[in-house]
Amino acid sequence: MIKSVCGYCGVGCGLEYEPNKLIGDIAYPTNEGKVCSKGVSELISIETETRLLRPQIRQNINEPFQTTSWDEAIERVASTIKQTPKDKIGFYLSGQLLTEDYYIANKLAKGFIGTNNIDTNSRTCMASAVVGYKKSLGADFVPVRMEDIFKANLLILTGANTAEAHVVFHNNIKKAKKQGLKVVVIDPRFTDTAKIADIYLPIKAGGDIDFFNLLSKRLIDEEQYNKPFVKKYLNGFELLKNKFKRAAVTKMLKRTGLTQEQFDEFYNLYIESENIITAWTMGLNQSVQGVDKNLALINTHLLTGKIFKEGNGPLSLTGQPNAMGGREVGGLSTMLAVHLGFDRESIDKVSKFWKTDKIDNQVGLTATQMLDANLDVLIICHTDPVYHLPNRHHTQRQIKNIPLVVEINAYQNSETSHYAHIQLPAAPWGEKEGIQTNLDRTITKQEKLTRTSIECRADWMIFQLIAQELGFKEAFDFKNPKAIFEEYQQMTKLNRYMDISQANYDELSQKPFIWGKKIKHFLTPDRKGNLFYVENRLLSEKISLEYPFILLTGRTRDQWHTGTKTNLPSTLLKYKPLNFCEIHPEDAKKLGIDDGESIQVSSKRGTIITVAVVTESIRPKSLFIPISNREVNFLTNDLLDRESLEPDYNHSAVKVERLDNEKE
Ligand SMILES: Nc1nc2c(c(=O)[nH]1)N[C@H]1C(S)=C(S)[C@@H](COP(=O)(O)OP(=O)(O)OC[C@H]3O[C@@H](n4cnc5c(=O)[nH]c(N)nc54)[C@H](O)[C@@H]3O)O[C@H]1N2
Ligand SMILES: Nc1nc2c(c(=O)[nH]1)N[C@H]1C(S)=C(S)[C@@H](COP(=O)(O)OP(=O)(O)OC[C@H]3O[C@@H](n4cnc5c(=O)[nH]c(N)nc54)[C@H](O)[C@@H]3O)O[C@H]1N2
Ligand code: SF4
Ligand SMILES: [Mo]
Repeated sequence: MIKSVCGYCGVGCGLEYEPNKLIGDIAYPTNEGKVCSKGVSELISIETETRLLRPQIRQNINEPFQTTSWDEAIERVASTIKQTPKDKIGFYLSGQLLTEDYYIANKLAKGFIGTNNIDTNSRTCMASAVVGYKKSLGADFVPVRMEDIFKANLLILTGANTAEAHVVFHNNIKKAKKQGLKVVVIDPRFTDTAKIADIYLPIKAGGDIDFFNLLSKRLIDEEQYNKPFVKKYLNGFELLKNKFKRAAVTKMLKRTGLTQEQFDEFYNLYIESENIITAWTMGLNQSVQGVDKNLALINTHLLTGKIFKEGNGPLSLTGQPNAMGGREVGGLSTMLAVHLGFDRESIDKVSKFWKTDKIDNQVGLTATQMLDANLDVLIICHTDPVYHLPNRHHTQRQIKNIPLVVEINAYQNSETSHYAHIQLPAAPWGEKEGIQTNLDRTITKQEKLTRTSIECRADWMIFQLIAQELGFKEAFDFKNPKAIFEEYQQMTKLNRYMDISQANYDELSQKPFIWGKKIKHFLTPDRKGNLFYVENRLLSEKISLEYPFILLTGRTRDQWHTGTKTNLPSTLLKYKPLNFCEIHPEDAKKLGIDDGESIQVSSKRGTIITVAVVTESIRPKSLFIPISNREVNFLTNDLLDRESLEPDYNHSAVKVERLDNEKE
C-alpha cells in the first residue's frame, strides 16, 4: 500500500493506493478517508487515449504535428531561446505543478535566462488574495486552517461554492454543523453550498465591498469592535472610522441587493458569535476590484481581532492543488523567490544562493499580460491559457503572433494545443513524485504509483533538459525531486518566517508537514495589521439595454476545468452536463425560453450556444455558465484588477436569445 495525495483541488486529500485501487486515507488528517469523485478516479485519467505520449513538432500551426525526438525538440527550444532577447521570452505555468517543477522553472527563468516573465494561471485565480494578504497582514500567509471550523461558531462563505469546488472540506463543514457551527452563505446563486446555510444571502454580483463595509461600519458605530486589539495591533483605524462616517449606507445596502432585515439577521448572528471564520474564493478574487474585496473582508477580522487565534480568521480557499507551493517558491512574475521581492537586498541574497548574476530587478509580465507583449517564445506548462484567459477571440489573435509556442502537457486535447508549435509530453499524476502544499499550508508528497510512460518526462525534468541544453549544466544537475526539494528548502531559509526547511522529504507522504504553525502575529515590518478603506467603484462592465444580463461562471462538482482528466467516456461522473446556462424563470418567461431549450448567449466579444436550465437558484438578470463549457471565455470581458491583474470573469454583460429566433 502506498500513501499519496490527490492532485486536483486545494483541499489536498490523502489517498491510499493498492494496485488498481485508490481510496481515501483514513489516517490523513484533512479528509480522514473521504474523497470526492475526482480524487477517486485519478487512476482512470492516467490511462486515457488522449494522453500525449511523444514530443510533437510543426513549423506552423496550420500543419499537422509530426512526432519528433526529445533531443530535437529540446534543441529547437534552447536554440530559439539563445537567439531571443530575454524580455521576449515568457513562461506560463500553473498552480497544478509540483513544487520541484516551479523551483526549476523559476530558477531557470529568473536566475539563469534573466527574465522575470514567469507567471502562472494563479494570476486568474488567487492573485487578488495574495495581494490582499500582503497588504493587510504583511505577507501572503493564510492565517487559519480548515480544521479550525471545528473550533468556530460561525463560518461565512462568500463567493465560494464548496459543495462543488472543495468537496471534502464541504463534508467537514456539514460535520462541524452537527457540532453547532452556524453557516452563512453569500452568493448570487442559491448553490448546493447555500442548501446547508443557516442564513443564505443572495447578494447582487459585485456587492461584496459594500456588504463588508456595512459590517465594519456597524461594528465601529455600535462599538462592537475589539478596542484593545485595534489600539495595540492595527494601523489605519482612525482613517477608516472617519471615512465610514460619511458612508452612504442606503446606497451601499441597495448595491448588495439585500434587504435591511436580511442584513440585520446576519449582523445579529455575527455579533453573537465568539469565533468566526470567513472563507472566500473566486466570487471575490475574480474581479476588477478583487484586491479591494479581499481588503474589505479582512478588515472585519482585524477590527474584531478575530485572527491568529483558534477558530478565527480570513480563510482564502485556494483552488488548485499546489498554487500555494507556487506562491511559496515565488513562481509569480511579481515576486522573486520564497516570498522575496525585487529589492536590492533580496536580489543579492538570491543571486548568491543560485550563484548567478543574471537576475533582473524589474517585475515581469503577468499571465494576463504575456499574450499582449509581442513575445517571441512562450513556454506553457500544465495549463491551457487559450481556454482560460478572458476574451478568447483576443487571446487567439494574440497567441497566433508568437513565433514559438511550446506546450508541455500530459494530454493532447487542450485548446492551446491548436496554437502550439512544439508539444512536450509530461508525466501526469501517478507517474511521477513530488511535493505540493494545500490551501492551508499542509505540505505533502504525491507518490509515483506506476511506471512513467516511456517517452514522458516529469515537468521539472523537461525544464532541466532545456536548462542543460542552454549550457547551465552545473546549476541544473538534479538527479531527482528530492534533491530539488532539498535545495529549495535551503533557499526558504532566506526568508525569516518560512520554516519549510524543517520538513523531511522522505517522511512527507506518511506525515504531512504544516509550515508557519507558530506564526500568530502580523508579518509587516512594524508587526501591525493594516486596515484599508476601500469602496465599491463600480468598475465592472455595465449592463445595458442591449446586454442586460450579468454572466457568472464557475465550477461543477465532477469536472476539472477543461476536463482533459475528468471528461472521459470511462468516468461516469457527470452529475451535471458540461454545457448549460442557468436563467431565472422570470427572465426565461419574458424571453420565451423553456427549460432544456438551446439558447444563444452573446457579449460584445463573442457568442456561444448553450442549453437553458430554468431555475430559481439564480438571481433575476443574472446567468450562470459552468467553465466545463470550454467556450465560456468567448464571452468574458478582459478587465483586470489594477493591483493583482486578475480578470473580472464573473461580471460580464451579456444577452440571451432563443436559438430559433436568431435563425428566423
Ligand atoms: N469540481 C471542481 N472543483 C474545483 C475546480 C474545478 O475545476 N472543478 N477548480 C478549482 C479551482 S482552480 C478553483 S479557483 C476553485 C474555485 O472555487 P469556487 O470559487 O468556490 O468555485 P466557483 O464555481 O468559481 O464559485 C464561485 C462562486 O462565486 C459566486 N459569485 C459570483 N460572483 C459573485 C459576487 O460578486 N459575490 C459573491 N459573493 N459571490 C459571487 C458564484 O455564483 C459561485 O457560486 O475550485 C477548485 N475546485
Ligand atoms: N470564465 C472563467 N474562466 C476561468 C475561471 C472562471 O472561473 N471562469 N477560472 C480561472 C481559474 S481560477 C483557473 S485556475 C483557470 C484554470 O484553467 P487551466 O489551468 O487552463 O485549466 P486545466 O484544465 O486545469 O488545465 C490544466 C492543463 O494541464 C494538463 N495536465 C494535466 N496533468 C499534467 C501534468 O502532469 N503535467 C503537465 N505539464 N500538464 C498536465 C491538462 O491536460 C490541462 O490541459 O481557469 C481560469 N479561467
Ligand atoms: S476534495 Fe479536492 S483534494 Fe479531495 S478528493 Fe476531491 S478533488 Fe481531491
Ligand atoms: Mo483557480
